[in-house]
Amino acid sequence: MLELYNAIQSTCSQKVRMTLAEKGIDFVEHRLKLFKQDQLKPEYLKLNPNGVVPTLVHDGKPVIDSSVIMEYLDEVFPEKSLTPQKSHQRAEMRAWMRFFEEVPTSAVRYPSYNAAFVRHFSEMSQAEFTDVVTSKPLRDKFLGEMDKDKGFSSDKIEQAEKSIRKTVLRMETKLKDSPYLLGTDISLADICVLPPLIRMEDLGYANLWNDLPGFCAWLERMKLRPSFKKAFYAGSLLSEQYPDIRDRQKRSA
Ligand SMILES: N[C@@H](CCC(=O)N[C@@H](CS)C(=O)NCC(=O)O)C(=O)O
Repeated sequence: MLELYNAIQSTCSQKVRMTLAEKGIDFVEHRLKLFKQDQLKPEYLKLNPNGVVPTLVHDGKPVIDSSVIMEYLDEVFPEKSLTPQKSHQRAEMRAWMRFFEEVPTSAVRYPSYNAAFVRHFSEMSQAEFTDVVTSKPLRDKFLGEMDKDKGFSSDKIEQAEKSIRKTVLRMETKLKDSPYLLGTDISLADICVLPPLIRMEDLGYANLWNDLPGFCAWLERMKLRPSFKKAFYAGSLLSEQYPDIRDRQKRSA
């Protein structure tokens, strides 16, 4: 029995949903509302002391951290493997994943907060906001750097854009001659980076890769996989909840 505690728009949750869909694994989904702070409720913190989504519960035991969950699922359910056979290629896949966690995954938080999430904090008093910040086991430092009315500085947004550009340029070196990052087959590495890039596209940043043909073909290929529709079901994109984001998309088109 598999249960996934996750949030519809969360990129980390989308990585796990797409892995489950690729592998054709059934699960029970629990949707948490992050701005209602469901992730900080005592019963959830018992499963995931970091107070973030996703958490997988398999036969009553929690597994936390989205990339760890992806690898766990691929190990426990080896049919339709998403990990290459050869050790060197497995290492290459994991190296991509660590790079994606460190560079694009952390970068997308800044434009996401500025375009969508900051509005949830602007009606709070500074004291209320400080309480929210200090209640976050993992993200207190990150959120504490944000101005509750204006969001993150333009410097942070520029750095985030540079990180995404660095990511797509590195991906292009592989994707110019191969359909997926590890060759002819999709792997956990492709799935790991897709949600942050879909987020950037949704926020109107496709200009960061429009000149990269291998990358653009990969993005379309990933979107055509049946697992994409299953993982990114209605409501998964920020622009669906915050329609003003579409103006930025139009400006950058
Ligand atoms: N390293 C963790 C990070 C998870 C994470 O940051 N989740 C975000 C959503 S994508 C979250 O739950 N944020 C809630 C909050 O900031 O309070 C993972 O990959 O699972």
